[in-house]
Amino acid sequence: MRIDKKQIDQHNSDFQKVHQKRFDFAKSEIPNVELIIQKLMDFNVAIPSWALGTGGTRFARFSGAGEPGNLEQKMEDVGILHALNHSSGAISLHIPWDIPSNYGAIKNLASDLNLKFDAMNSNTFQDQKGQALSYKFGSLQNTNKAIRKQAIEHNIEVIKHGVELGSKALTVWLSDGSCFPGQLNFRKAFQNTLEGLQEIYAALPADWKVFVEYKAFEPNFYSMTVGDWGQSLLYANKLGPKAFTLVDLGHHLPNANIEQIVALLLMEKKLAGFHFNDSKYGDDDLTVGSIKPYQLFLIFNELIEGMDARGMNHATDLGWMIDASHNVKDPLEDLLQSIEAIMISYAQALLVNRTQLNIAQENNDVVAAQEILQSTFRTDVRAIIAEARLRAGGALDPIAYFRQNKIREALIKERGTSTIATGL
Ligand SMILES: [Mn+2]
Repeated sequence: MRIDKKQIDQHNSDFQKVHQKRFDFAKSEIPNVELIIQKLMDFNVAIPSWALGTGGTRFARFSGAGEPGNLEQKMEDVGILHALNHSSGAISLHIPWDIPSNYGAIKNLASDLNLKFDAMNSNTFQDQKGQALSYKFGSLQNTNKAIRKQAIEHNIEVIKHGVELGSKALTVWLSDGSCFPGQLNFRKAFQNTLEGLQEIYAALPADWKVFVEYKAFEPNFYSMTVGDWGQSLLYANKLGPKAFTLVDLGHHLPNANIEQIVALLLMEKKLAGFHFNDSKYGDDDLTVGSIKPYQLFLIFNELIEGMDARGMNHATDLGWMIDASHNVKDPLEDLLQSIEAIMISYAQALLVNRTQLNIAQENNDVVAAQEILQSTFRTDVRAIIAEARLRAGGALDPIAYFRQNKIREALIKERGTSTIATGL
């Protein structure tokens, strides 16, 4: 299904009066509003193909209805999000869940929906039907050379699919590690993994990047072979200039200072980009900004500081993606909330008075530094984000639109109640 532009215009005219009042107030409070609106309009966050269906835990999965059952429908769902907020103009595919049967048709659909193909994701964390060798004891780290070779070849196949679609990056997340002390020789596991990544790196086209994603825990209990940003950075540095470290907010141990990690990776020119979510203790779990919006703001504060220091383009020089699962919410509503949280943090980070913050830092004025950050964080920028959305052609209130126009009901009518997205 597609969003009707006339219906968006109707929605916007219904909300216009209230919005105008809020926007006029925000404009009077906030300097450089026009500049911020332009940056917000340029900023897009990719949606992963696996976030469009209801996820689950290791205990159970409670399906939603009207979920996408194939790649085309997943793309249509991202098209709905993008039509509503004009900030979700890319989809990130996962192989083998999203192997296109016809590249040309998929590319046409993407251009129809105004979507780009973000980083491609490989999968060596589970065995596929008919797969010759098992990843039970890891993929690139495996003690068995034939298993390592199978994992390398899979990643090279993922690159080939991505080349056909016009993607420019491969994200490698490895579940490799060990469940018990003594199970693994850490040094050999690292070396095997590095050699595998080197072969994958060698298969990258000239204008491609590889993102090495780390995770501190799960599914392995005792050790993870790419367990933190230090290990990922070791791989990325050894691989070369096309390799970068990917930060997934949910992949840290509790209390990790993610904003500091971001600042240093950016300084070293090794930050690939982000997988956004919010995390209580597990992985890929919660809506962005749902528990720790201040942390998200602090991360964006470091991102803007570090990107501006290097003259980088906020919209295009890093990879921005959501990586969350939705156990009890409608995935599309959840993704609209996540995008909104990201835009709020981005806008607030743009508002930080860096000259004053620098002076406070140089003078060791801890109180002033905190006041600058917190008063910015407490500024309500929602009307500015709505204005950017309005000017781009989106809906003033995407979730209200989604509910009032009964988008999920229409999807259920079209797809039925028991479709399950591939990979879930
Ligand atoms: Mn991730």
